[in-house]
This record gives sequence, structure tokens and C-alpha cells, in this order.
Amino acid sequence: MTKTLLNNIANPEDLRKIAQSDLSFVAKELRESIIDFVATKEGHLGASLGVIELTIALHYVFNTPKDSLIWDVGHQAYAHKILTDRKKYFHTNRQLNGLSGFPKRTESPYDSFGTGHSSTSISAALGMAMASKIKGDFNTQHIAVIGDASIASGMAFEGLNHAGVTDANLLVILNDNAMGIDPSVGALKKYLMKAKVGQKAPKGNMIDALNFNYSGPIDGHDLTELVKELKRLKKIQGPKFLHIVTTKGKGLKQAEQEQIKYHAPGKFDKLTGEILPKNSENKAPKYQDVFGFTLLELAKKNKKIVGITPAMPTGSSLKYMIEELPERAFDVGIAEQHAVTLAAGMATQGLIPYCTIYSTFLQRAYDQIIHDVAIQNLPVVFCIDRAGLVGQDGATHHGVFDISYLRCIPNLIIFAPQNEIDLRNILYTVQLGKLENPIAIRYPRGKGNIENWQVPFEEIPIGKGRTLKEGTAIAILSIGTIGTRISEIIDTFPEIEKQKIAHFNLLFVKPLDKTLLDTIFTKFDRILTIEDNTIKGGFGSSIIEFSQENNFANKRIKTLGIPDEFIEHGTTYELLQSINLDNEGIKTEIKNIL
Ligand SMILES: Cc1ncc(C[n+]2csc(CCOP(=O)(O)OP(=O)(O)O)c2C)c(N)n1
Repeated sequence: MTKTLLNNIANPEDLRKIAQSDLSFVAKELRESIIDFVATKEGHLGASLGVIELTIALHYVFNTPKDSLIWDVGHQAYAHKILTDRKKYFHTNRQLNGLSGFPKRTESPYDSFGTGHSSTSISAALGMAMASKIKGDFNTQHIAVIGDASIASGMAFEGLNHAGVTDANLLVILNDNAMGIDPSVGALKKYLMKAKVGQKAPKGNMIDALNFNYSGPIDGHDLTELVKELKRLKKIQGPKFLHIVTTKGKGLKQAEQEQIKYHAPGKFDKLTGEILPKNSENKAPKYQDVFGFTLLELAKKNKKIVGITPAMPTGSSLKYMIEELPERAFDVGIAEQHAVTLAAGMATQGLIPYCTIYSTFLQRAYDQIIHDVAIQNLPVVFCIDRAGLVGQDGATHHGVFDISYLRCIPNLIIFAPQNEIDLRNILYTVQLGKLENPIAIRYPRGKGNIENWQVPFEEIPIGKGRTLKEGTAIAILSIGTIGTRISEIIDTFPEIEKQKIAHFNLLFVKPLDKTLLDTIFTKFDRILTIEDNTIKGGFGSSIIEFSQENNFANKRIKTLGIPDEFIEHGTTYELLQSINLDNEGIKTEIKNIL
């Protein structure tokens, strides 16, 4: 099909000139464009395919960007981007220096609010709506589009609860597809599933009771219905709530049938929909799988073990335990705060909770870590996935702050495995019944290097670092999986220089191995620390603090890590290169110190 209509639409002003009867053709073309793009360039698929009609209807009816439109999470905003002056750049989506995969205020006036983490849209839209009223503007509308998984999160409820006692011009649109990345969970999902398209919701339903003008549910793929309802809602003052029902992956058969896989499928054949195999030589496991399989192995023997994930059973690989031991493994929905305090409660009863959360999403549960876990010194095991740079999801998703935000919390142990076997062994160690503190175990996205990682368990001594290589002139102190890369880099130096370089992987950021550090600082004057956390407050900072507290302040310490800026999107390799943390960059730093 020739793309006649979409070719002539650069932005919503053009879209509004189109006859309503032609909008379904725009939808078809948009769907094809997104499938074409994601099939070769990768990215999020299912969520965007599900909101194509909604996106068109919203921009058609409302006066965007004056009327503000916030996409919760933001992974479903591809059609929005294409319709808002970014069609010609869309081929750069998620690429270095290209468009962000999420809405971003600096990218377009149509992106009213930056998103990436879920459940923020209602509060942000309410803030905007209240601001409009304060400024004497009673007409502008502020719209939050939120999914059924995200609306079950605490922050969304806080926003709804507040909005219901305001007269703000807020429209919350619930995009109900019964899916997060994995199937949605919880009692609210069951409640929502009772609502059926075409049947009037009973008066006094939950949203109604919160003082919203409720309508729906309507079919979110029916453009005529959507346009009609949005036109009606546009004229209504105060908080409004529209419930629409959609299908995640709409328009691509496989994406509709296998919604988890096609959330972000990687490359696929755009005609057959078949996912193309990744031709990777590396047969080593993903770190998430080392976690998932090891936990299941341990949990089969140790009845005290429980597993908790906030809405990421597939991403974290807790799904293996959920499938085999469902009575002891829980997906609690997008509820990081609840996940942490739930783990704390279980720990008070002598269970051993392994709470797996991505580094970036754990940020949301900071008070719970301090107030509910650390102050009471409860031995919760935090399994912090996707630590370090994560690549194309960009600034909202990099896990580069956790060492800094955790290191200042008393009682907490912080461990970063150098490889898959370390991760396996620490998961084993913490369930031996000796752990008296909470522990944070941070590991990266993606694969390790060791194919045969399922070796017999060995206990890891808490607070002991590892000497990887002796040397005569400089000491490199690394933490986490970057240590293996440093060893490879050292191996590329000529023998005479190699002999000068010593390398230690501390493994524990807290407690630091003070005996090892004493020996290192006594022997070496030049020290280089390397980490994939932000330099400010990170592992390197802890080494500088050690030197000052222990009369080694005269030593030359250079800290390498993530600089004090938000790192955008690109492949992880490109991003490492951009901040001199690729092999070449690190090698140059080592040479400069030698
Ligand atoms: C705070 C937070 N936790 C976890 C995630 C990971 N995540 C991204 S999308 C998603 C599911 C969102 O589902 P839903 O709200 O139903 O939106 P839909 O996918 O249907 O658009 C999750 C859990 C996130 N983005 N933010």
C-alpha cells in the first residue's frame, strides 16, 4: 500500500484536516510503519500497536500540545512520536544521538512530560491541570494515558485520590489490555475485568466513588467511538476518567498471541512476524537466568526461601520459581515500595526473602530500604538486576546510582559479583542461616562469559576482596563484572608494563576489605578505581574515604566510572565509548598512570 495519508501528516494540525472517515487508513499506515521499523531496528512493539487508534483520536480531538498529553511509562508512544513532527527522524529511535524511545520534554513540545518509570502520569497531569487553574486558564485539558498494570501502583492511587477532591481539568484514560510486560496481577485487575465493553458500568463503581466523571469501558480500537467520547469529555470540567479496552500487539497476529515475547521482540520478519534468531557466539547465560535458575535450585532445598518481583517475572527470571513453586514466589505488580516492605515483613517471620528489582526501579523504594529493612536490620536479600548502563532504554533506565544511594545506609552489605559463579555462590551463601544483615547483590543486564557456570556451591566470605593479579607500580581496584574486562585489558599490555600493574576486585563495596586495602595502600602510591556506577558517591569514593580515614591521604587516587551527567541512549558499547569506559578508554587511563 502506498503511504498516501501519513505522508501528508507531519503533525496533529495536519491530522485534524483529515476527514474522520479516513482516520482508519491513517491507523493502518501507522501500524505498518511501526511494524516495519521495529522489525529491523528493534524496540518496544506490543504497547505501541495497542494504542494507535487512541493516539490518533487524542491528537484529532484535543488541541495538543496546548492540551497536554502524558504517556505513562512511555514505551507506547511510537505513534505519538510519528504524528508529532518526528516521522522523518523516527528511523533513529533509540539510537545514539537519535530519538529517545520514551517521551522527552527536550525532544518535542508534544512530549508534555518525560516518562520511563511507570505510574507518574496522573500526578504530573494533575500538577499541570492545577497550575492551569491557578493561572486562570479554565479550558486547557490535561490528559494522562495509563495502563492497567501501572494504575495499580501506589503513586497512581495517590494521584487519583488527590485529583478527586480538585476541580482540575484532568482526563485519566485507562488503557486496559490486561497486560503489563507480563500478565497484570492483583485484585484491581479482577475488578477491571468485570467491566465489559458495551455494558454500562454500575453507578458507584470504584472510580466514580473517587469523584471522577467515569465513562466506559469502550473499545479502544473503534475510532468512531473514541472520537465521539473524547469530544464529549473535552467539554466537561473537572476530573474525568475514561476506561478503554485494547489488545496489546493489535494488528500483528503473533504479537497479539504471544504478548510477553512481542513486548520488545528484537528483530523479526515483518511479513511472517517470526522472531529472528540472535546469532551470538556467546553461549554463557544471562545474569538474570543465573539468578532465576539458582534461586529455584536453592528454594527446592530450603523451604525458608521466598522470591518477590514487582512486575518483572520474565525480565528478572523469577518466573522459573513462580512456575515451579508458586506458593513461595510472588509477582506483586508494579509496586517496588510494597515489594520491599513485604520482604521486610516476611523476614521478621524467619523467611529468607529474595527481592529482585532492577537497579533503576529500586530507586522508588528508597525509604522502604532504609526505614523498613535497614533500621530494623532485617536480612532481606536484594537482587539488583540491570545494574550499570543498560543501553537503548537510556537515561530513565540506566542502573548507575545504586552503589551511591545504598552505600550510605547503615547495616547494609553490598556485593557485586565479578562473574556468574560469584553470583551463584552469593545466592547460596546468604541462605546458609548466618546472614544477620540485609544484603544488596548488584549484577548487570545481559550475558556473562562462563558457559559452565552451574558448578558446586561454595560459600563466599562476607567482606573479602579478591587479588586477581600482583604488580609492582600501580594498583587497579575494580568492583563487579567490569573486573573481568579489566583483566583482559591488562593482558593486552606488553610484558614489562604488565608486571607493573596489580589488580584487585573488592567484590564488597560494604563492608570494604580493610585488611586487603591496608596492604594495597601500604605498597602502592598510585591507585585507579573502576566501576560502572556514578563516580559521585560510588565505589571509588569509598576508597578515597578509606584513604583519608586511614592516613593514606597522600596517595594518588584516580576514580573512573559514570560521570556526573545523565547518560542517554545507544548501544552499551557506544555509551561506554562516549564516556571513555570502553577498553581503549580504560587502557589509555592505565597508560597515563603507569
Ligand atoms: C516503576 C517501574 N517499574 C517497572 C517498570 C517496568 N515496566 C515497563 S512497562 C511495564 C508494564 C506496564 O504495563 P501497563 O501499565 O499495563 O501498560 P501497557 O504496557 O499496557 O502500555 C513495566 C512493569 C517501569 N517502567 N517502571
